[in-house]
Amino acid sequence: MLVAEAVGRALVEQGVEVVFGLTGSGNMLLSNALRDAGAAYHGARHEGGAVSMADGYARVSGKVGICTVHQGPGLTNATTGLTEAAKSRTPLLVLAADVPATARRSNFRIDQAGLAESVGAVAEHVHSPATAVQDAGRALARARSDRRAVVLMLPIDVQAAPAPDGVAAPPTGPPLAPPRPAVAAVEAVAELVRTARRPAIVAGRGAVRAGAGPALRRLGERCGAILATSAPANGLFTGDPQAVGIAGGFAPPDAAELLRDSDLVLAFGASLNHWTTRHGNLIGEEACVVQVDLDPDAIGANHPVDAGVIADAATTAEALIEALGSGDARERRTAPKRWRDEPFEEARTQDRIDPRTLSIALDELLPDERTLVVDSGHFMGWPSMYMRVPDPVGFVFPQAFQCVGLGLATAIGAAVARRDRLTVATLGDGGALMALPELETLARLGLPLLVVVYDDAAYGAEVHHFRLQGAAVDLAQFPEADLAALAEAAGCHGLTVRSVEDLARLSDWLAARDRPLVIDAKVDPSVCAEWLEDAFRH
Ligand SMILES: Cc1ncc(C[n+]2csc(CCOP(=O)(O)OP(=O)(O)O)c2C)c(N)n1
Ligand SMILES: [Mg+2]
Repeated sequence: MLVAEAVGRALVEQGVEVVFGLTGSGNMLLSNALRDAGAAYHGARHEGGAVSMADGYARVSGKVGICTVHQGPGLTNATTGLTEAAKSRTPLLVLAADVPATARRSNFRIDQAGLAESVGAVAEHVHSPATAVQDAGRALARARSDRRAVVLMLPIDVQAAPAPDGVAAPPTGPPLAPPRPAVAAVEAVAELVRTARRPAIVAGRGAVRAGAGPALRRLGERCGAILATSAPANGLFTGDPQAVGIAGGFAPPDAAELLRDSDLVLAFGASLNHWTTRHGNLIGEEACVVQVDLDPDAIGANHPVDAGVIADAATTAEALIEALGSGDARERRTAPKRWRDEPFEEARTQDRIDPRTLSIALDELLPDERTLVVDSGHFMGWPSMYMRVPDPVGFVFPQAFQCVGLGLATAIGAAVARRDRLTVATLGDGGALMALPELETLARLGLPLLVVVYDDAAYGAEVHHFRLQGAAVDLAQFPEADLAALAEAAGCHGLTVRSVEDLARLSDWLAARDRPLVIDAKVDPSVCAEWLEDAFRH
């Protein structure tokens, strides 16, 4: 057996079930070995797609996302999606072939480790035939336990060497209990909670990862707090009467007012960045702010805090409930109106649909059991604000790098992870056209995925931004593109939507779900989202 085969087999033995990749001479045998050992291999058409598929899979399944690429350009093609995964702390393992250490003049040679580390990923190496299986096991464990994007370099000469017998993968360590907060810290925060009159809980990704949803709901009930999330944690409080939705630019007006009026803000695993606080405007000047985070560097990094707690969000919420004791549940503030209950002046043109009307209609038509994936661009507020999600894994928001074009591939990975739910990829026309190669992947894999393109024939975010400044914007505007026809050519169903009536065919598709459906929704380009206007002001 060769090292490539031994590594593939060992990774499957350590729990790898699903792999995304693009084969080249450097990772062909490894890909075969992973597949032959029992992993499901999904081939992408661009490495950028492969890595984002692995990212989406990891976000929804909670498992490590695995991606394999060819050396040199295979890895550079994957770098943008890798950066998003690294910034989002997605547990991800990229199995990257590499040139032999001695191949100084190889065309494929670049500093792969330097590249990986420069975008926030961890570089690991298969050092020798004797250590290869252990090296791979260590890289997988690092991705899993540290929640990091890890790139494992596999030099092709080492991969092609005979694997020595009897090298076992490193043993996985015992499960570790999450860090508990210090007793004094809990007592100090409990005292703040006791005296607060209008508390608010803001939960972020750290709270989702800690599984803190149930404890935070109970804490909210105990102290009368409203429950908000950062955008990536959307869905954590779905169905709770005190949930006010996403804090930040996507917050409905009433919810923003409730947040601004809060005298105590308890942030759990949320960095309180400028998106979540609307540049600080959602936190009242007199409000007391408490931040709970595993990472000491996160405390006060974006917004001044009065108290910091270094601990896991769930254990801290539990400890606070205990410290507060029984007592009467505090009176709660009234739940605010949702976006869809806010009246708006509909843009009515003959051949264009208002993006809000579209989002509301989709929300009604689609099953509640859904995974909503949102690409980047001006459009991204509409699905986030108007469409419900069942829970936090039902919302995938790959915006840590603010990169356009990752949505489609991320959604493919999400759909592989949760076939029981309808995955809905919402994209702009710019992001859709950046991801075109993966339309073929979508059709080939036969995933029952719905793609909705908010098509304004423009890089709308740029148009709205620069038009406000009086700059020319024609470079960001395009002639109409027939995305439904492109989708059909790739093997998907295509549907052009210009009015709510045009969505009738979506109901037929929902009943059949035979092939993926791509909706090219021709949206009115004149509607500008308030959150975007607000973002431009800063
Ligand atoms: C890879 C990348 N290139 C460029 C940008 C700058 N940018 C931000 S939003 C945007 C427009 C995206 O257009 P589209 O996907 O159609 O969404 P829209 O803003 O029109 O709703 C661009 C080009 C970016 N964020 N990422
Ligand atoms: Mg657009």
